[in-house]
Amino acid sequence: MAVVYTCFCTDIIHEGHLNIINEAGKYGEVVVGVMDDKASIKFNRFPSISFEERVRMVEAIPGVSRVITQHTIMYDDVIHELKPDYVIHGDNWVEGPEKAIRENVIALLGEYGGKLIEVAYTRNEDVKRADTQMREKLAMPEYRRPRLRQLIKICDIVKTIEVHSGLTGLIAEKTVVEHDGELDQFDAMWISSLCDSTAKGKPDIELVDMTSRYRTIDDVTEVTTKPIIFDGDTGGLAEHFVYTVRTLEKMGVSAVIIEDKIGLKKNSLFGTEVEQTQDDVEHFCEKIKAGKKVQLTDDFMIIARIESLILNQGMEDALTRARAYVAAGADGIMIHSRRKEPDEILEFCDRFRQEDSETPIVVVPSSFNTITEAELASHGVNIVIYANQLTRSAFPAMERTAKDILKYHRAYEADERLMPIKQIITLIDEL
Ligand code: SPV
Ligand code: MG
Repeated sequence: MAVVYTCFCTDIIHEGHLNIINEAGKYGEVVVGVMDDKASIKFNRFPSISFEERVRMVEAIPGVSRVITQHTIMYDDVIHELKPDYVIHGDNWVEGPEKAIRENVIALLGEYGGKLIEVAYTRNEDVKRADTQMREKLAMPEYRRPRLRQLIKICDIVKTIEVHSGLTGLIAEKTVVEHDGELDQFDAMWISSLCDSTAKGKPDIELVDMTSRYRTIDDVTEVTTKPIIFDGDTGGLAEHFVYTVRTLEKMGVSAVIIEDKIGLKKNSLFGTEVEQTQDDVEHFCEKIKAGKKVQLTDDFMIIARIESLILNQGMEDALTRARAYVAAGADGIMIHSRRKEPDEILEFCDRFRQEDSETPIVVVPSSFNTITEAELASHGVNIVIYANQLTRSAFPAMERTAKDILKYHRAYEADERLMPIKQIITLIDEL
C-alpha cells in the first residue's frame, strides 16, 4: 500500500486537518508527523499543550494509521527515512516564508519520484475561530508567564528582542524569516528601560514611573503572545520592589531583571563616563530575597544583573557577586559589558559555568555585536537580548523622512521608502 505523509503543527484539530486526512486516505496509508516543541516554536507558535498530548490527539483521528515525530521544520530526515509515495499539504504554503518548506519537499520527493498533493486550504469561520482561540489562550497570563522557563529548557538560546509599544510588539510577535533553508522567529520580548524611556522622550534614569511602564506592558500584551522579560532597572527600594514583583507576575510577565546599582541610575552603556554607584553585595541580596519571598508562582524569575565589568570592578568581583546573588535566590544572572570584543563576557560565562551548570545566563550584545547566538550558546548563555536595535533603526528612518519633507516641501521624495498605506492599515489584525 502506498504511504501518504503529512505533518501537523497544531494544538487543535479542525475541519481543515480532517479534510487533509480524508484526502490522504484516498491515496494510501496515512502517516502523520507531529512537529516537536523545538521545531514548532521556530515554525509557528509556542504549543499550548504538551507534545505527548498532541500525539494522542492526532492518533485519535479516524483514518490516521501511524504517528511519527518530525524534529525539524524541513522534511529531510522524515522523507529520507519514510520515503513516502505522497506528501499532502494545504495550498497555504505556496506564498510567504513557508514557501521554502514547500520547495524543500518538492526537491526531496524529486529524488525518488515521490509526489506532492496540495489541497485547497479550508478557510471558514470555525477554522478561523479555532486559530484565534489557540492564540488568545497563549496570551493569557497563566500561559505566558511560565513560557520563559519552558523556552530555556527547549531552546539552545532564547532570542529576545526589545519592544516598547503595541507596534514593536507586533514585529516581535509576527516576524518570521526564511534564511538558508530554515525558518526562524524571536522567542521572547524585552521591555527595555532605555527604549521605553526614549519612546517617551525621557532619559533612562528611572524617571518614567512604574505605572507608565506597566502601561507599556499592557500595550504589548494586548497584541502579542510571547513571553516578556521586564527591565526593572535597580528595582528601587526593596520595599517598593516587592510590589513590582507582584504586579508583574499578575500581568503575566515571565521575568524581571534588576541591576546591582544604587542612587541615580544611568544607562550602562555610559560606563564610567558618568557617575554610577554599584550596590554592595549584601544590600542587593536583600532585595533579591525580598522579591523571591513575595512571589506567588514558581514561574516568575528574578534575574540579577551584574555591573562589575561595566564599572571596571574586575572579573573576580563579577564572579563573587554571581555566587552571592544565586545563593540569595536569583533565578538567573545577567552579565553586561560595553567592550567591542566579547572576551570578558565569554571568560565570565566559562568560569561561571565551571562552578554552576544550571543557573541561566543572560547577555545583551549591544557593543560586542559580532558574536553569534551559536557561539554564545556554546559558552553556556541561555538568553540573548537584542536590547535597543528596533528603536535605533526606527529613529533615523523617521528623522530622514521629516527632513526630506522639510527640504522638498512635499512628501513625494520620501514616499518611495515608506510602507504603502494599504499595507499599514492591514498590519493590525481585526477581530
Ligand atoms: C536597556 O535596554 O534598558 C538595558 C540594557 O538596560 S543596556 O541599555 O545595554 O544597559
Ligand atoms: Mg535598562
